[in-house]
Amino acid sequence: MTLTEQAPSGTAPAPLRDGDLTSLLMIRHFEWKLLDLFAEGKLNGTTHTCLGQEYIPVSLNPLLSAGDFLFSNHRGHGHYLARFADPAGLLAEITGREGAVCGGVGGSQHIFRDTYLSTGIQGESLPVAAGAALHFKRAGLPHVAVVYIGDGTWGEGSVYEALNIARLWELPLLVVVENNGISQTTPGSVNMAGTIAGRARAFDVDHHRVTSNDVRHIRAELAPLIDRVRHQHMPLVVEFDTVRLGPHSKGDDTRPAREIEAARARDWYGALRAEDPERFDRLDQEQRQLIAGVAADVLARPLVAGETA
Ligand SMILES: Cc1ncc(C[n+]2csc(CCOP(=O)(O)OP(=O)(O)O)c2C)c(N)n1
Repeated sequence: MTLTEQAPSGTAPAPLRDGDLTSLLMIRHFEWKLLDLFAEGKLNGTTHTCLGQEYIPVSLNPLLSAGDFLFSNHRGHGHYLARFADPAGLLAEITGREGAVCGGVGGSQHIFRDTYLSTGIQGESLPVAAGAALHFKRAGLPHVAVVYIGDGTWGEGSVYEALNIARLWELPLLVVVENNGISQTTPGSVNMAGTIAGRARAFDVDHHRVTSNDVRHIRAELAPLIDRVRHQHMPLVVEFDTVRLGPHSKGDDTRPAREIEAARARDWYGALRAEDPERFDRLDQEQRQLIAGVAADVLARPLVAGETA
């Protein structure tokens, strides 16, 4: 079944809560800081920022419970920060310093904390998430297994194996697709036959497409759908039509300038600032300073054993 795409309602939304705006801005400044640190030669390895996509985990966060398992991917800083608001632990993990959320062995892409796991291997999480969902159902627990993937990850066979089993066994599995239209350097238009909706439909799995980037609209739209996954044990694919503002990882943005401009025009940042510039600038400045302080503090910490600067 394909669920009807719901347009955001025409009524003016209530102001975004300070906590939500703070969460969005924390993630934005964290990602900007990472790119700065790379440019300054202060970070090793690689990283994939979620610039432009921050609103997705911020929207979902209050719709999920602490017992819901969250399986993140290579572009997962926003997923982690929306859930834990822990920029120091994440930066320490990325830089291999004391206070790292999992001992500095996971880095940017491989985080484990409570019911949160991420992996840089595309598609790896889906079968594991289906297993977690099976456990929830068998144990009578009111939890959902949530897995984040990109549009390019629909090139992995494990996605289809998991969807098949999730539908057949009626598992509480929520697949969140961050469709930013590009996979590293390959546009979706040259690597995907058909649509994500069509692929979900092939397995009789519900699909819902979100075109808004407004946290308030998205929550209202998704709350009843996630409720259904949770209580009626029906898998669901939610596809966000989103934008990647930054490069795939660091300096590897091969898109023409006009495409990047078009992505920037869809950014939530300017739209939310326009609603209340005074409040926005205050919270923006707070988060800019908070992240600057976190970076100064974390980079001054000793490296965890086995790490080199
Ligand atoms: C199995 C596997 N193949 C290739 C890669 C290398 N790789 C990392 S991210 C990426 C592109 C992912 O695109 P998409 O799923 O659309 O997510 P996005 O990066 O756009 O968020 C690739 C090919 C990988 N991590 N895992």
